[in-house]
Amino acid sequence: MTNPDDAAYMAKALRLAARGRFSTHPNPRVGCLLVRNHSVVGEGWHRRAGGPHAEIDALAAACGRARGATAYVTLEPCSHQGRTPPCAPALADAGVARVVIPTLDPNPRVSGEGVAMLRAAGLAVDVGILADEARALNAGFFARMETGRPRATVKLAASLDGRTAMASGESRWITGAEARADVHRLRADSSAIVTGIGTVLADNPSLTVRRPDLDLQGRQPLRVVLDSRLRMPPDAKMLSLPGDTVVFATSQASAGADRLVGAGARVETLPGASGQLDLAAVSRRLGDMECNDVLVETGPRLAGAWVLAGLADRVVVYLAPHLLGDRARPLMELPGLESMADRVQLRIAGVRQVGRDLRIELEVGDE
Ligand code: AOF
Ligand code: ZN
Repeated sequence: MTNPDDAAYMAKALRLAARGRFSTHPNPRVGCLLVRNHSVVGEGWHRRAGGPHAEIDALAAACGRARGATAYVTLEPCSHQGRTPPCAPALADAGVARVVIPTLDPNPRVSGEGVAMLRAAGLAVDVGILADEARALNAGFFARMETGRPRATVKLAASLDGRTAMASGESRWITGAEARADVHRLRADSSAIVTGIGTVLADNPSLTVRRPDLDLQGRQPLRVVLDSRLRMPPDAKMLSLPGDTVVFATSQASAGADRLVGAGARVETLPGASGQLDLAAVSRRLGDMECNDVLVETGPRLAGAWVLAGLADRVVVYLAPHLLGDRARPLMELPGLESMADRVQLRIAGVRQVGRDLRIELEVGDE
């Protein structure tokens, strides 16, 4: 039986969960609120993998006052021994009387088991409150658990006429400082950032998060370079920066691989055809590497290929208020689009101005 305060308490638990937004990878963001007699006796959230889960953090804050309380947890409490002991028995042992959750944990090691454990221990369990909001907070984690692949966001910066660089390749700076700072937030949200060797050779990007106001708990998203023929130079800037870089190639042209490994990169071979990596294999491999959200930050060819392969879930485009003209480079190369029936359908999920630019967030697909 739900009660009228449940939604408000769950909303508060979701705000606690969001504090771990940039740091819980590969784990989900989870918050927990313990409430007894209409007063909050403990708050907790998961900060980083290997650290205490939200429930354990909240129980510690409650200092023994959890007996008879209701626990609002933004994900089904776990039943398994992972990096840390299971939460469902800990809630029962602390004397919690009722547990409210939005959804089951999509992790097959848990899904349904946590609820079963709680009920077997005599706790009341209500499932379903604010389920859409809870799924949205962990959209990448749900995608990985349900499909084996991360959620992918393609980020683009373009002029109002949809151009991303001059014909010469010159592209700095299309968007303003505020939009570029917003991109760091997208990076911080991600397990990995994917780019192509063309972008590395042209721009030598760092692909790091450089915003002290975002709490990543020391984490940097994994940098992933798609480089079928291993053209990555060992002195590429990203290889000297904090965080890991993996280079995916179609074959280990050995001298190149050794030089890159010597420079600190990891080199892996994945399937491909005619010198192009199979992007579905790339996406699956990133899922196996426990990536929940990946951000694709690259040039028009790879961005288009990612979309045409049906692997992009979202597009975030920053539109700058200037015109680069019809000789400048397009937003995406989408070979094979001949008729309106072939067009890629998107749905606008949000629009706002960021500094002097416009930020449009879109979901890929018809629904
Ligand atoms: C919870 N509360 O706060 C989180 C949960 O390796 P571990 O021990 O960190 O377990 C990771 C798994 O636990 C993760 O894949 C997900 O199924 C669940 N996350 N569960 O009860 C939490 N972060
Ligand atoms: Zn747990």
